[in-house]
Amino acid sequence: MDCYTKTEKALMLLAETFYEYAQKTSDGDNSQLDKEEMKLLLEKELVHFKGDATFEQFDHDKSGAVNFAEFMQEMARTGEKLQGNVRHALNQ
Ligand SMILES: [Ca+2]
Repeated sequence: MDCYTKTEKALMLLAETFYEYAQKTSDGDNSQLDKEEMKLLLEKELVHFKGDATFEQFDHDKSGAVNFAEFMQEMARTGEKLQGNVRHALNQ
């Protein structure tokens, strides 16, 4: 992965994390996160950023599973919340 920029690596890591957790349970669907997989991902990967995030918040279409697009929309929202802190840190 050394040829990729840090931004490209960040995007690839998000996708990698999503699919890693999408296959955690034996629900037969490795392309989406079920409720248990989403809970695990929040607890283990978004320890400091999860806030009061819920499965329902991620499952935009109320399908009972979180697909990659839904996951990335919430990651974008999380990034928006963090940007003030990041800009402050960069300016110090
Ligand atoms: Ca969904």
